[in-house]
Amino acid sequence: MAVAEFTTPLDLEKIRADFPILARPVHGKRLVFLDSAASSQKPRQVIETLVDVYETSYANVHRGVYYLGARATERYEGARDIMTGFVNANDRREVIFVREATEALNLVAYAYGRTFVGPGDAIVATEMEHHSNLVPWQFLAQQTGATLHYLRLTDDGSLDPDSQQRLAAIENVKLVAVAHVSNSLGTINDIPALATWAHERGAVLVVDGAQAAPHRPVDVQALGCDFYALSGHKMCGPGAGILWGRAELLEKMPPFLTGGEMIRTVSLEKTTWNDLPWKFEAGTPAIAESIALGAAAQYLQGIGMEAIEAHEHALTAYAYDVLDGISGVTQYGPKPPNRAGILSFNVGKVHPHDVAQVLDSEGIAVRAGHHCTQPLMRRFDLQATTRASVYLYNGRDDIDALALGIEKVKRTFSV
Ligand code: 7TS
Repeated sequence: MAVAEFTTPLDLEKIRADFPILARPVHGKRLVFLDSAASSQKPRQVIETLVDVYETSYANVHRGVYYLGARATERYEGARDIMTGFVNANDRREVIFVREATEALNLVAYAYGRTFVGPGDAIVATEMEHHSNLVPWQFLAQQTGATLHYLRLTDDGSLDPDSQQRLAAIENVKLVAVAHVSNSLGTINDIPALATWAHERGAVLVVDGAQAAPHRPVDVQALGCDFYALSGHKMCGPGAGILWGRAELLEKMPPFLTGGEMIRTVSLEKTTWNDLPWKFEAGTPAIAESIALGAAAQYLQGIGMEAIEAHEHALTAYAYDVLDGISGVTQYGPKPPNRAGILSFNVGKVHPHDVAQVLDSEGIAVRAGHHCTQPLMRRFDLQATTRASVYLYNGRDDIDALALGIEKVKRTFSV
């Protein structure tokens, strides 16, 4: 069988030199890191930004009249400007710093959901969602008396147009929630089409961009969605993320968390809220982490999001063909080119934890399990899969190492 040719616009050697951890051997072997979907590694530029903030610019933000307070605030708000550009928002007030995608989605579920979704209303999610974009909606439905419906999947792990057709008859849909890219199957959803579908029903579209924003250009205006959540730690950054939301919706929403920072005035009887975006940033934020998230976004932009996408696209096509050529390996999800850099598979009937352990002995890091998508696993009658996910620092050598590792798994378990 022909294997897709791999060519990349990236200078892989130069990129790898930016990531100190890649020089660290594991079990005496070269580290082959194929678990960036769980969390990515960090380039020196991001690590140095964190150190630099603490060494030169650290104080709490939005309060100190002294030099360091002003410097920290300037850098923190500067990171917001970078993230505004990163998702192409047209207004920096629409970019809220959060811990990660989970917090961003819960912010929408609490502040928007508990205000604008009520008994008799409907919420639509999909069967492929990460628990972070499923449990908040289930809980919201339970607490408000709304009903929750799911867009189902075809056998190749794409959204089923027939199920969309069936759900078209549901009335009072207030919110549609969908992943931009599936973390278990690599399915890429057509967000502009889903935005149109949601808006035709008078609903808002919430997009979980955790697996998309690190890997492809994101333009929230072109996507046409209403909320977009991303995690910085999956895009070369530390523990900070953003929620982007349309200003007119954020203005209408009550706060999520309350306390310091998010207020304008407080008396013993009454509190008025701060302006956007600070209305949604109660308490002391993750200052250095948010600044370093800005550095991560600039690092990725410096390489080019289109180039990163093209690199992963080519590497995924190559990897899919390589895995397809190994007898006993079953892959799940759409065939390339319609998939992102996530390869989910099983080796015979070997438990994915055993697969991952044998691979680990070769220095190869992959994830094994249900990937926080239990309903998706049930849909495909699976307990778990082994998942290899690629990023800008992976190359053909990593995929070739994975293939050799899988051959070792087969020998070990007589597949
Ligand atoms: N949404 C998707 C699509 C994800 O893949 C993840 C994390 C989350 C939300 C939650 O991200 P967090 O940063 O808030 O935790 N996904 C994975 C994964 O696939 N393996 O480990 C974490």
